[in-house]
Amino acid sequence: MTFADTIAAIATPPGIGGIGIIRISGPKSEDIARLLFRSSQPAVDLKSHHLCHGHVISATSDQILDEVLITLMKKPHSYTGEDVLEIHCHGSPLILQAILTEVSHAGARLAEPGEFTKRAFLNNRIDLCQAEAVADIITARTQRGLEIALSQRKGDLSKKIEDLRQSLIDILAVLETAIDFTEAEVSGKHPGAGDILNRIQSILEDLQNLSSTYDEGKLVRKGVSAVITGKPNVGKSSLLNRLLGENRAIVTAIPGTTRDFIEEFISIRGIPVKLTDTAGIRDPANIIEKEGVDRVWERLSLADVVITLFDGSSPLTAEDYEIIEKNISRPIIPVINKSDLEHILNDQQFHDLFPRAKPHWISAKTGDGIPALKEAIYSMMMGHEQDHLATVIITQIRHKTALEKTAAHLLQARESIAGGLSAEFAAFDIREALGSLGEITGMTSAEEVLDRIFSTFCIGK
Ligand SMILES: Nc1nc2c(ncn2[C@@H]2O[C@H](COP(=O)(O)OP(=O)(O)O)[C@@H](O)[C@H]2O)c(=O)[nH]1
Ligand SMILES: [Mg+2]
Repeated sequence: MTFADTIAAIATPPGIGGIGIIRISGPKSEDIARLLFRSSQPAVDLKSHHLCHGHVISATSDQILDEVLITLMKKPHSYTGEDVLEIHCHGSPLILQAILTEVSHAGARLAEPGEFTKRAFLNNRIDLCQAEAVADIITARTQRGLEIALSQRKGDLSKKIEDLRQSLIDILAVLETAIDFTEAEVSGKHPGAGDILNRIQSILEDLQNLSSTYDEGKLVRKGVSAVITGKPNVGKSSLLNRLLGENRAIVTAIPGTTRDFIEEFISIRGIPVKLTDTAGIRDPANIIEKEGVDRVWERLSLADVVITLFDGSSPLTAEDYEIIEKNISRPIIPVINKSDLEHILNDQQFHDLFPRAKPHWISAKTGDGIPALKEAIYSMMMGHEQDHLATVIITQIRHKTALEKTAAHLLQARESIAGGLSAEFAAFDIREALGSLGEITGMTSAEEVLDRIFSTFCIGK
């Protein structure tokens, strides 16, 4: 696809930095370079994929805007597949803006969010799930998230989808040349139908396996929210600090110390977990505290995991019971803190209160029981224990839906074959399955799907 217009954007984050980059893509890129750039070696012409030193000048006043390095990347060997120009200037918002304005006057228009990557996709430089991976690389919050995004960008998921597509095309080829399956074939006396049913079964299993990786993919991309609750002084802030490995929240022996929320991210087995430390739940002593407690209930209702903390060194109180009662339908992990002190509470009491969850004994003070608590948070998020992690992972609900649609068409095809219908019926379903599978890599995607995907990108990417 050739675009007539040239787009431009500041590609580096807003604010001050050592270097700022303006990115330009489209047919006017080279003209813009020639108009605005004065090389420090005038005899040397602009060479593609070379870094050139010089100055950017204003086309109207001839005034120097900044000392820069520029690179012209002639198509098709560029990110977008078009002529691309990058101007590396000093990372001053004023300079970046001034250069961008000159670039606009020279005929480029401002790029929309994700438009460079969208062009890369439309020019077949990358497929759709690779494009999505670009956004995930930028926003990854854990090492695991980054690994998955990089693997998807490299094309590991695309390759898996392509292998599945090839298997479907092979089946289609057989079906399209087949005369109707007779009963003898269906019962396995002739190789045709039985063989195809086996192949469909094996693809269905692959689809199911890939689909099940979404549990992890989603968590790694979106993260989860774990809210720590409990009455005052049970050690909520101490637990947050312990999980974080730093003294983030103020800890004192005075009940009611924490009023606002304290939020921090930690990584548990590669999943970004947003921890929230909250004000202790008790009958509010004043209006400020009441507001704090009201907000805690709101947060708790949105939490993926509720870490409910108790003080193991003193008996349960009415406040503890109220917290249990109000959270019982939530995804609770009961945790008994201060295991380093005398154990006043015991597991049996908790067995009656939380029949399904065994309490975790920890000491926020000494760190005892913290690794096991992290594992418990992980298991609760994943819904089950996971020993080994898959290498190819789907990360978007869009991928999962496409896989499910593909499987549904295959089941339909299987039914037609098993029911002895003409091979054309199964061939139709396999073609539909191919269409659904192709949505993942963008072979078959509607314009509005593309718009939705790319609009979530940042400008300049
Ligand atoms: N012995 C002991 N004291 C703790 C432990 N965790 C917290 N504390 C103490 O309990 C008091 C209240 O802790 P804090 O984290 O502020 O509780 P919060 O009100 O629930 O946030 C402080 O004096 C802490 O030092 C623990 O595991 N063992
Ligand atoms: Mg606190």
